[in-house]
Amino acid sequence: MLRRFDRSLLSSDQTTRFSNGPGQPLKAAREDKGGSGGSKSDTGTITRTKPKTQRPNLYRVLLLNDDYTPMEFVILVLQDVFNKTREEATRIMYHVHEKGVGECGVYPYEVAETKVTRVMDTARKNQHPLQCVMEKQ
Ligand code: TYC
Repeated sequence: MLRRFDRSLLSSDQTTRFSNGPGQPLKAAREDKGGSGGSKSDTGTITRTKPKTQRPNLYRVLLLNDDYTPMEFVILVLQDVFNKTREEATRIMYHVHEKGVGECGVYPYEVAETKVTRVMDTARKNQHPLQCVMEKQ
């Protein structure tokens, strides 16, 4: 009863679909307003009792190969910015070196953006052409 609402009021967009957090009012269904069931004291809002978990959009952060950035610099960046072990950083660096591109991690938008900025800033300061990009997963 409490959780019944008109699904057609919600778009198929994920943000809208999950935008009602715990305790937030939802638009009442048409049938809740007036008619037989309701009374004059109906407010037109119902409250979700079961919390809906929100899933953030995820972004892959990718490192691109070039001919000039030293391997050791790339390994240090992977350890520092992406919290990789020396072994995992070395594996990713060689993967990028051989394949041209490789994944450093998958993060929510703002985390991914911050990591891309950190890589690009440290590469530029050290005058290396290293490129880092993000793409929606
Ligand atoms: N190809 C570079 C070299 O031979 C190493 C390198 C690896 C550069 C990964 C960028 O994302 C990169 N020195």
